Amino acid sequence: MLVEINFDGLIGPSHNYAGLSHGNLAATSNAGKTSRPREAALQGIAKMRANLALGLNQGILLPHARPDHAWLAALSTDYATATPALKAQALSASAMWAANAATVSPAPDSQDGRCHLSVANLVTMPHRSHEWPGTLAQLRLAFANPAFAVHDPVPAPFGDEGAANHMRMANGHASPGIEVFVYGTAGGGFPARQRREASEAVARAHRLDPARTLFVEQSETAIAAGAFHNDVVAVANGPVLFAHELAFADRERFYADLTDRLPEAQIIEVPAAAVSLADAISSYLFNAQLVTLPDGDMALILPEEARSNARVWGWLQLMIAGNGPIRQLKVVDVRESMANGGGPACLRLRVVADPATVDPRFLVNDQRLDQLAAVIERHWPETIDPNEIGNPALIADIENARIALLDAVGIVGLIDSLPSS
Ligand code: SUG
Repeated sequence: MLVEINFDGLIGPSHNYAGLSHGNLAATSNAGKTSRPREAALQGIAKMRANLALGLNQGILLPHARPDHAWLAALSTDYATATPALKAQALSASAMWAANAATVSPAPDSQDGRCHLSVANLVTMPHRSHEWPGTLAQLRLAFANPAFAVHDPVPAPFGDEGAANHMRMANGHASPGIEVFVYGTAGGGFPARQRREASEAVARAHRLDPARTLFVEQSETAIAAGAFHNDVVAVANGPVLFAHELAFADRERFYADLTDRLPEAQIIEVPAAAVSLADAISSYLFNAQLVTLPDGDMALILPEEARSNARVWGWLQLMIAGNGPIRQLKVVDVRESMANGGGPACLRLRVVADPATVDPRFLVNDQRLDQLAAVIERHWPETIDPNEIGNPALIADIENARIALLDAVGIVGLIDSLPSS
């Protein structure tokens, strides 16, 4: 039985505001602030609990070993002597944004009938470029069943940021879909992180039908306004596309190509005159989880910031009052992640699969979440001031906290590669 499972990145104990992502306005404007890792991780757990209460299937991906000693060793340094910039890049908890972990093509879309996952190389940002080995180790464990094919990253320099630049549309999760890969060039001095060559390579690896695969360019205006990933200006679920008017370089052509391939497609476009790109990006209106509930209704799971923006919330109220496919709004508090530019949708990787084929250690219910929350309450640092990241006692706390979590999940020693000598 194929269902959608949302795998949320569990927010790691090193969560901090180092301002590492040029083009991500939230992250750069909060650089230097004190973070609250414990609260951050508990906010993530509360979001997962709320999704379970809606009847959705929930999984987890685990925080990576941070600082990443293997990466520093490959750069011929170590944490004690690394420059402040390398220290921050080695310590980032950015693997929490699981939408950037991989691109996923469900089995009905692939010519070999398997669900394909390609780990993202994330090469554009140094602090994210060393995530993929830790992610790949987890994907190989979680999706070891022959129902899945897990692929290595696309080689540099073709930047690939995973599901954040990929949308799948279909009549139902288990029906053959149309896969939409969104790539960029540049915008307003900010880098485009997804390259068309990378998207094309992923589509080939996943054995997608070229007739049901679209490559769509993100608009430069959106990138310049701070949409460093497509999922900041668009989200899709089933036959529904919810997007900002200025999300794509050539929207008319994209919409025509889409409805040609999926005549049932329903496009909900938010006009710039009602919600500006600046409002959309600061409120993360589109970084919502658009989900199908067990009764068939669709719900939009939004961050608090969308409710506190009167223009955004007003537009959503009008949408709900109409007779469109999105019937419910749910609000979650993920402020600690939001301050680094990661909303509800960034925190999750969607996989359409039979849960019986997934390693059960990566699936959660309320009891499992209670167990994880207890570890977080006991071990996660309460605060991290970026000036403290050289403090060996803090680093020891961060490393011990993660080991306590892996121990609770039952995977100590299974997902960490040792630094090569
Ligand atoms: O890559 N922030 C992440 C946010 C990723 C959001 N993901 C999606 N839109 N799917 C990024 O820019 C900030 C970390 C720092 O600055 O310390 C950061 O990496």
